Order: sequence, then C-alpha cells, then structure tokens
Amino acid sequence: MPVGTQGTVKGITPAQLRDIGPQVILGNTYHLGLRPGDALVAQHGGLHRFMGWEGPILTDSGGFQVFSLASLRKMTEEGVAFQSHLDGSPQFLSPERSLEIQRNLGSDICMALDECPPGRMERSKLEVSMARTTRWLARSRAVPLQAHQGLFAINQGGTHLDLRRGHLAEALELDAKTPFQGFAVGGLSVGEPKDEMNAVLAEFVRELPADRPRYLMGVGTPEDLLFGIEQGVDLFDCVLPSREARHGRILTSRGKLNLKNARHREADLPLDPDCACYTCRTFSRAYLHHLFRCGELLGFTLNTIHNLSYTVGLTRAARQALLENRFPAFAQTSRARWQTEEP
Ligand code: PRF
Ligand code: ZN
Repeated sequence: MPVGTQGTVKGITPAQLRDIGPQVILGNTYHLGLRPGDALVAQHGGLHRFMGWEGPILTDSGGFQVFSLASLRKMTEEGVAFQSHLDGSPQFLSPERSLEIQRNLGSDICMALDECPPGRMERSKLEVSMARTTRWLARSRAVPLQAHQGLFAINQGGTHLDLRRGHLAEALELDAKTPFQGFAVGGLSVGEPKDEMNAVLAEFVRELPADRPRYLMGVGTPEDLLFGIEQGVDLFDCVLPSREARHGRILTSRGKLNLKNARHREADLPLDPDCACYTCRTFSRAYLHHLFRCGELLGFTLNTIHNLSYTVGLTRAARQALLENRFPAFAQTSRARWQTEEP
C-alpha cells in the first residue's frame, strides 16, 4: 500500500497511481482528522470521492502518529490527549473517536486504535501498555462502522514472542464473538535491531489466522517485503519508496541507485532496464538527473512513479511466484541481483 497520508500519494495523480496498480492505498486518521477534518471530508462524499481515488483505502488509527508527531501527550484509560503538530491546539483521540473519524472518511479498512510503544521499552511497561491496547480493541469492536468497512486488530508486544502470543489470544477471544476482517503486526521497525524484528516475524506471522489478511505495519524496504512475504505477510505499507524517490534514491532490480551521482549525468539509460513504468519507458537517467539537480517538480513525480511501480511490481511478482509454486527461486534471484549487480 503506497502511503497517502494527507489524502494524496505525494506528487502523483490518482490516474498515475491507478496505472501503477496497487490494490490498496493508505490514509491517516491523525492527519485527516486534524486537517481538513473528517466532517468536511464526509460533506464531500468521503475520502474516495474527495481525493478522486476509486480503489480501496485503508486508514491507520492514529495511535502511531500521535506518538511520532504530536507533543504533550497524556495517555489515560479513556484515550490520548495531545497537542496538534499543526497549531498546538488541544486534541483528544480515543478508540471511539478514531473509528468515528474513519467512519466519516469512509475508508474500506479501519484500524483499531493502539498504543505503539518504542522499540526497546522495558517489559513490565510494555505489558501495561498492551493490556490497555486490548481494552481499547474491545471498545473498538463495539463501534458501528459503515456496511462496507472492515476492522483490523493490531498486535503489539515488541520483540517478546510470549507477549505477542498472549496479546493475540486476547484478540482471538474478541474475534470469536465478532470476527475482525484482518490482523496487523504493529510495533516492529520502531528502532529494534533488524535481526530481532525478523526473528519475531519468522515465529509469529504463521500464528495469525490464515483465513484473514496479515498486515505488517510500516515496513519496508524491498528486502523487508520479500522476507515478510516469505513468513506469510499479505499486506504492507511504507513511505520508503515514495520518500526515497523525492530524495533521488531509486529502487531497482539491481539494487539502489542515487540519481544525484555524477555518473548519471550523461547516461542514456532508463532508471531500471527491467522496469516497464512510464518513467522507465520514456526518460533517460541523464534527464532525470537534470530534473533532480534543478529541483524540478516533475523529477519528484517521475521518480515516485518509478519507485512505487518497482515496489508494487515486486509484490505482484512475488504473488505470481507463490501461485506458481516457485517463490523460493524468485526470492533467491531477487536477492542475488540486489547484492551482486550494479544498478
Ligand atoms: N501501530 C499503528 N500504526 C503503525 C504502527 C503501529 O505499531 C507501525 C509500526 N511499524 C507503523 N504504523 N497503528
Ligand atoms: Zn520504472
């Protein structure tokens, strides 16, 4: 899922996004609730209509963004009070308010409000935080949504497998009464060492219900996507492809390249000779290097089209490989190319 925090995937139009072909895009409750406000979006017929995107939208619940963006946070059982990062105004987000915003936005997949603890939180504190996330999940389950909307539960527990298992068992108790439409793994890629994240994924993803989508939140690099898919993850979101694109860092089948580098100044080559995106079909590295050096807006757009095409294409190719029972060979070839070839 490409990230469209403010009701736009930065720098590209919905028509360009449709050509790239993601199955879902992500929007943010935190940002859209503050500005322009969910009531205004609802007045305009909901987020799909407001932003001109007809495909599915998932909205994150805002918990993670309150932790990373807002100041003067005060957590209580009821919810989280914070100051807006925009104008310092006092705000309040509860499980109920988060889902009310998501209901007004009309996204297709809603996420329950969670507390996303930092990567290395002490175990006893983490347990307290997770118990609250579980109580919030029960409250979330009771909030009415629109008929087309589904609700995903978010699992926390840092790198402690036993805590994650306990938390999942509690979510499954709620699930037995009213099923969730999917399960997310939160609280990873938040500053813990990569091998610890991978160890959790290797053990834990398979324990999530196999008949519902499994969503790894805020991950990641092409390497992370392949590893996650290998462990059974179905859905990802990350700003990395689009953000990197705006900095001239290009993802390719032969590894990363930096468009700023002088070696691209005269290169009459596409960014990735194996990519069929609009950017690669039409423009040379020399031209894109030029746009980047001038800070031209079109450069951001074209780089974003490529990086998103590459990333969505990687997941599409992985899906095809799985369907054809050749995922291990696909993963091995992809990794070998990133590691050994020169982009
Ligand atoms: N919770 C929520 N959103 C998230 C995360 C989380 O833990 C993460 C962590 N990687 C990214 N986005 N609600
Ligand atoms: Zn391309």
